[in-house]
Amino acid sequence: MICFQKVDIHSVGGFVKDIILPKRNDPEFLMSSAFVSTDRIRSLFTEAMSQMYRTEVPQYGTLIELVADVNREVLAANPELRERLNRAGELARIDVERHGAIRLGTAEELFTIRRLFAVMGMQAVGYYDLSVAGVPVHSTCFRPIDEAALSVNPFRVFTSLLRLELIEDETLRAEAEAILAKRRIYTPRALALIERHEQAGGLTEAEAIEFVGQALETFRWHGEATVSAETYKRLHEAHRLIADVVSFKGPHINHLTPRTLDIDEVQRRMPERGITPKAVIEGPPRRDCDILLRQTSFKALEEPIAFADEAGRKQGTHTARFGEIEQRGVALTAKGRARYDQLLASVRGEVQVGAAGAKATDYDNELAERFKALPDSWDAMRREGLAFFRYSAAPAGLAAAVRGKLPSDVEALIATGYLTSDPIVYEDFLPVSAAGIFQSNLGMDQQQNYATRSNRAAFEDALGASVQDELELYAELQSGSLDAAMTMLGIAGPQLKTVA
Ligand code: OOG
Ligand code: NI
Repeated sequence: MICFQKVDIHSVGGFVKDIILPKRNDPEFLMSSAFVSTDRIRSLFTEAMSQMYRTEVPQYGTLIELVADVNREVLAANPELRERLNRAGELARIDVERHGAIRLGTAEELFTIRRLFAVMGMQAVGYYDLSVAGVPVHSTCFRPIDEAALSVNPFRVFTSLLRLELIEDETLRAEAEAILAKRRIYTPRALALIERHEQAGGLTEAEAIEFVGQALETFRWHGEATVSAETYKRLHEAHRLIADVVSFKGPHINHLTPRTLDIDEVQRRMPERGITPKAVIEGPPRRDCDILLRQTSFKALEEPIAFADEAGRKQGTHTARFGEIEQRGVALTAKGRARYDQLLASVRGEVQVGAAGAKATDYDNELAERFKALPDSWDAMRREGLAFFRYSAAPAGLAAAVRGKLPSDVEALIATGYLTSDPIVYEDFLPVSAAGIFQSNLGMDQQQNYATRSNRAAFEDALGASVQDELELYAELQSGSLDAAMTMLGIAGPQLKTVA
């Protein structure tokens, strides 16, 4: 650790130092004044969060082991899948976390979190209104946008802002506001490094390591509530989520989510390892061609906490933290998404899963049955404009282009094998699924539906920026890839615009 005496990063937390530096403790690198990429900072952050969360929530470590076992088995049984993942550079980081979630209390906290995530190359994409599901928050996803960054590390954070205006009791609302106004969730050094990043345009390796250590302070668990037992009880009665956001020093990370290659199998095996899964897997059913996002979680743990008036004695308990897994498929176009939303709504209208998981099997069966209406082949989904694809010029096409002019029609080019298409992965979240994850972990597993009270303008005001439209991002990726492929094949023209 000689490098530490040479560079001025004494305020790096010992914890971060221990987990990150053994992997990259080259003194020259640490002393370099060159900026590191935002991708690098995001990767350091993901790793540090993963280590911290495993220490904080041991059951999460058990879930990670189960996911790794199942992934290993799936890969052993599917050499073709293994090869595809290997080609895409995915194999080495298959078990690395894909997302986490936090819940913020004030507009200022959201404003600053946007700046904090920007240091790691993450921007706000999408607006999710969870009030429809009886959860008083609205949310966005902070994630990398461009393809290169996503392929280095797609880690994203589902970030919710509490909507105190939805609390009916005015006295309680004022009290919650006053409690939140007093807390400071960012360390002064984190704020200074965010400013340094904004002004200088980046951070050096040493600064990046320090930044990650400081950022971790915001997301760590605090077993000491900032409120009395009596206040906690009243907040909890108003809504469990309000107690979770208002009663603590900061927005503890409430879950992390690795990627699984077989979500049904992990769900099935959770009880064998002493983990209780939520009743149903959220999202679309199992298919040959995966669409959007499937997720499931284990029930949040009941953890001991100490109230402010009890001098550090662990008197109460709080339920907030859990573990989740995800499996991603192709991003759907507006047309495909409308079909998905309508099919899902029809299933949920038909079968309501009860609090203790009653009717879960009926729900799964109905889901599988109704989704048969949606084509389950890449080709059909592409031709019908239901999903987004990345196009590329095939070697055969490039060879043919040298010999003569090619047809300009996309379908003809695909049929001749001159043009190929690959599904574009869905990088975002699903509001109905997110609501299901929230409800399960707030101990309200019963599915509920409320009237929408979305307020995107207020959210963007607090954020200090507008959220990006996820569909536009996928459409740009698709049309950009098609333009590039057509150019390589020596074809140009307005026919490109006709693809959904
Ligand atoms: C977030 C729940 C939503 C997901 O994966 O849809 C979520 C929360 O409980 O704070 O993480
Ligand atoms: Ni999640």
